[in-house]
Amino acid sequence: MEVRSKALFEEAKRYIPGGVNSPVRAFGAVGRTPRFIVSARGDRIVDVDGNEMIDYVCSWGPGILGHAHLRVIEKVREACGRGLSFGAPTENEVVLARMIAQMIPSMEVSRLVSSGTEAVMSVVRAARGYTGRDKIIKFKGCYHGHSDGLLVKAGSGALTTSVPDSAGVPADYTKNTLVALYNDRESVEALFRADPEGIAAVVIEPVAANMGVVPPQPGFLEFLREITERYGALLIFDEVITGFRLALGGAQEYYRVTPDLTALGKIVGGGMPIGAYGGRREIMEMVSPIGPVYQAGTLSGNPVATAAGIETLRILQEDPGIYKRLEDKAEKIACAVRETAGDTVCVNRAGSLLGIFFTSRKVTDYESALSSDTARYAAWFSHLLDRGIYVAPSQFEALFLSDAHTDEDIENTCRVMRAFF
Ligand code: HOZ
Repeated sequence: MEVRSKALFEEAKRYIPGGVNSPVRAFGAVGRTPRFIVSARGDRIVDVDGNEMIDYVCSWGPGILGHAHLRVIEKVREACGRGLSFGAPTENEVVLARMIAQMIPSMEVSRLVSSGTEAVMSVVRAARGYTGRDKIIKFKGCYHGHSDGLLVKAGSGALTTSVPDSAGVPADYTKNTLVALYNDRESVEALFRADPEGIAAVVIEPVAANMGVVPPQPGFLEFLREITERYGALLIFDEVITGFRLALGGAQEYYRVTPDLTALGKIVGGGMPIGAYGGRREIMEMVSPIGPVYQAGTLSGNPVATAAGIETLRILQEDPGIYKRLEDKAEKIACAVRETAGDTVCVNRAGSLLGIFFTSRKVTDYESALSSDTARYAAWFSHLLDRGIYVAPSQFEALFLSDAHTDEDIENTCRVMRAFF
């Protein structure tokens, strides 16, 4: 039943572009009405019509502990009682930056911002400031938020709507953004050969998770580490999705490749609006107020967001066994789909990130991701939604697991997924 969601969506369209505040939420790629959510707890999410669904979106990643974890909520309550925003330093910012440095040692020094978009935009600026070079390399199908210079051949909503490049971005803003192919060394080599001293940084999602989930092929991240060093460029990992999710130390710990700079997003605030970027001291000391790279924000290091982030990271630190549990659950779902669908689908898994592509091709990059039958994805999505299972409303996003997903709910999910094929 979607009566109230339908009514709200119609009303929303009068006041909000497309009725939503972020495009994929409009459910346009799956031809359904978006569910308007009223609450969530554990692995369940509830909409305005009272539909309770097992949630595999998990707020696009940060819900790693499940929704409304009691310890996190208590810390948020306490923080709210002390005031919502000060625009001045707080002890929580120090605590969180220290925790980040302990868990992700390459982030020796970090700056808190308000979103993943802001983190990547700022980290690229720091890289340019440090190297004195203008160009960056990104990968086709990798999404780094919606800042002008990075919205080139992007994934996520920009892919879903078949508009990989956005209107409103002057060509001059993107002329220094070079595009290579994910998992393709030669495309990177060629760009460096063409301009050996002009490239400031290579920026990559170490696991691409905005064109569906596409893991790096063995040796690819190591290759990027080596080639950036060879040409005096920096390596930036956009760990907005993989940070604290693949491992406590993110993808850089999971794949044992250390970047110069890292961007983090929502998960570092346990789901509150936050982002962070950081790296070696000498690079980060280029950032204002000690360096010439300007970046600022009233909501940066917000006291409520940092309270949620600290408690979330603390729980992860106390219980590192969570990562094995998450992988086991994701593998169970992956197996159920593979066993039933055979080679009509390609299931990619990296830790607790799952990408289920409706194609018989092996998905290793943007082109192969696009070979997926999006109409079949939409039919699968509807089959699941109508049976109380909420997955990403687009082929080109990831499915996320949380520690709150119960064995029973995983079993139910597998049963419903098997029944589709
Ligand atoms: N396209 C975003 C995730 N990759 C979705 C953001 C949202 O709608 O919340």
